[in-house]
Amino acid sequence: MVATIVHPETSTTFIDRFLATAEAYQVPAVLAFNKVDLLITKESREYLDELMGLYESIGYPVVAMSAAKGDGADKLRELLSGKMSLLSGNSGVGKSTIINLLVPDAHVRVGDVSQTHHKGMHTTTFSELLDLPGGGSIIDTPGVKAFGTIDFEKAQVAHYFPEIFRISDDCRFNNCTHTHEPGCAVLDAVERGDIAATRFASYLSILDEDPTNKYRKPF
Ligand SMILES: Nc1nc2c(ncn2[C@@H]2O[C@H](COP(=O)(O)OP(=O)(O)OP(=O)(O)O)[C@@H](O)[C@H]2O)c(=O)[nH]1
Ligand SMILES: [Mg+2]
Ligand SMILES: [Zn+2]
Repeated sequence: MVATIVHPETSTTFIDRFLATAEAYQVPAVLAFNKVDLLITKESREYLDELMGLYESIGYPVVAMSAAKGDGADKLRELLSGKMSLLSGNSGVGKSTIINLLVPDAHVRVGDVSQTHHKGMHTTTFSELLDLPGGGSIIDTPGVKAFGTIDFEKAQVAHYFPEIFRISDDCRFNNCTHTHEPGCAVLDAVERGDIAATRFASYLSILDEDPTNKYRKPF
């Protein structure tokens, strides 16, 4: 998954829904934070470090990169080498720019990000599979606006958040939904800060989703 802190900003809800879906389908996920060259304030760099630390602590490989400058490309190449991978993320985060960096003769089209709304232009309109020079292949895909969590059983959602699932062993009730139950180890961990508030909010957002209305909310 390609995410950005700025221009455009990827929401943590979007990241978490994407990762939960990858867990549901047992697809190993890697998080690439692109456009780090645009992080000029101390606050934004600290936020990047915080997010990278969070997802790494959960168990996801993370890469900070600048596709524009080539930074982080070696680490990403290493992670994708010999495998078939798909790049996904919001429009304008730089998926196609990363493809052009990893596959020099790809020449896929790259689009602008609006300066006023910080939104991509949905430049890539179809998925394309390309061979990686070092072995393996990579698929460029169109930017995703929202992420519906179709087909999720409510009781299964916690299984798709590895750090929530690990702690849920200690809940008093084995059918605990981690929303209101006494003796809930997950709620205690959120309270202590051992589970990130943003991750827990994403978990709740999936639980709260109206199953007849899957693609409504723009996360
Ligand atoms: N500053 C900076 N700009 C970047 C970087 N990577 C990509 N961009 C720019 O971001 C804009 C969007 O890049 P694309 O590669 O087209 O983004 P995309 O994710 O493929 O977008 P869609 O195809 O619409 O989903 C372009 O203007 C790129 O030049 C980066 O690391 N730093
Ligand atoms: Mg693209
Ligand atoms: Zn619980």
